[in-house]
Amino acid sequence: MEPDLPPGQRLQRGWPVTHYGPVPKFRPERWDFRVFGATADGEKHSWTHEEFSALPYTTVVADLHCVTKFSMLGAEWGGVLARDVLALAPPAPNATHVMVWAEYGFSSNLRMDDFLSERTIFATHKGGELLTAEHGFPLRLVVPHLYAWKGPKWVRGIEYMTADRRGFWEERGYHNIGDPWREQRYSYQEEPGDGPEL
Ligand SMILES: Nc1nc2c(c(=O)[nH]1)N[C@H]1C(S)=C(S)[C@@H](COP(=O)(O)O)O[C@H]1N2
Ligand SMILES: [Mo]
Repeated sequence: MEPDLPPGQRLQRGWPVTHYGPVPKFRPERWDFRVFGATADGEKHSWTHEEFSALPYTTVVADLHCVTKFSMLGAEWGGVLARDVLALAPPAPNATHVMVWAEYGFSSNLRMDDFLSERTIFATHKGGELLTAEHGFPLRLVVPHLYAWKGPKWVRGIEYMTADRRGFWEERGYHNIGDPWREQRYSYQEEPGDGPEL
């Protein structure tokens, strides 16, 4: 068994492309990043692509674990830390969860602590180069400590929530939390308190 791999995962050579639906076309003039829902000031916030690109740049080295059992190790992601986004557009004190929204209505829900992990990053780059369209250009979320579906490609915004709600895959049979080290793959494995009723 590979020492770095969570239980049940195997190492994948290369970097496959995995997602549901078509790859969206990027139109810079129409693109924005929105922060809405339970914000501290009750207002919606948004950044144009130019504004978002000017936010502080950080890199994080992270593995990617797909719930279909393959893992890619050691990619260097560059972009804006989720906690830096949150500091610029903070949530209300009673916000407990974040819904991450992507093109075509794809979404994934995270607990605030997972979102605020020091390694959760809105990536614009991989391996020092701009993301390719297939891997999420211009922006994708990477949550290194959770299964990869928790990191939407083609992200367009976040919604602060005062109660948990299921995202796209979490409504369709996948675990609400998705910790690969605990093999939280499917919603039938959830224990009381892991997520909202299905
Ligand atoms: N918008 C969107 N993002 C998504 C998905 C998707 O279907 N739609 N699939 C997720 C899943 S299941 C995985 S394994 C990773 C794959 O990322 P990669 O194609 O860069 O390897 O993207 C995640 N992000
Ligand atoms: Mo996946």
